[in-house]
Amino acid sequence: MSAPLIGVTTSLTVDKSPERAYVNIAYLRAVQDAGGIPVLLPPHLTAEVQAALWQRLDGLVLTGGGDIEPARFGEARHPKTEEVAPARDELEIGLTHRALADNVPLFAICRGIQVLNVALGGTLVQDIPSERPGPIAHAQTEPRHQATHAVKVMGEGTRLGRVLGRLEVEVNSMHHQAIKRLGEGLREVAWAPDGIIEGIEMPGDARFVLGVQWHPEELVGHDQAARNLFTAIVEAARRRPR
Ligand SMILES: [Mn+2]
Repeated sequence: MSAPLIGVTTSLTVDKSPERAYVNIAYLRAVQDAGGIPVLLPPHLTAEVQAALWQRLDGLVLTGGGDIEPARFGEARHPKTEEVAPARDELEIGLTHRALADNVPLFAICRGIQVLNVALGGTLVQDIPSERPGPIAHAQTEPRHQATHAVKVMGEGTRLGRVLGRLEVEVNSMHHQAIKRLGEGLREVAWAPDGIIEGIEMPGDARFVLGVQWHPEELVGHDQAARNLFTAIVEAARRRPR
């Protein structure tokens, strides 16, 4: 079979001209190096184009970016909530539901794990430093490829543990929000030492639905566990029955 097509969502400019849809190249490299063909999925496609494009995709990667509109999870906006792009929320929450309905493998990164959670009715901590202050700087100032905190992974029958190949990883951290209440059908499977949720999945082997709060696309150059995540989504996409 030919290489699977992996949809990769894009960021959007907020209050800037000209309007742009864009994505960090690290995601595209990581998908390609794992054997997939990345296909950018910007908002503002017509419903027809979006549906036609979706028919051809074998897998979906939800990428990092700005914050989700808090009204999406029934909360007022926190002063620190920033870079809200409602069109992007709309697209990504819609794509999440499509992926779940069509059993398309889904890998959610950083903002993506939050989108997955909110799409299934979960809520978010809107600002970790003010709502869950602790010793760990989840918005690191170190370079993006540098790991700055540990993550512990649940060992018992988790996809994340299987894919990573270990139950303790060192990760980078570029988020100021986190999962608060878990969405329906999701299971938390990884945590930072301060208890912040760093990994979620849908239990069972049937569907590949996996999210991490860190940025493995920035770690693939030196971290086998990060490469394993991209290999896993691409292979799941390749095997998907059509
Ligand atoms: Mn973190």
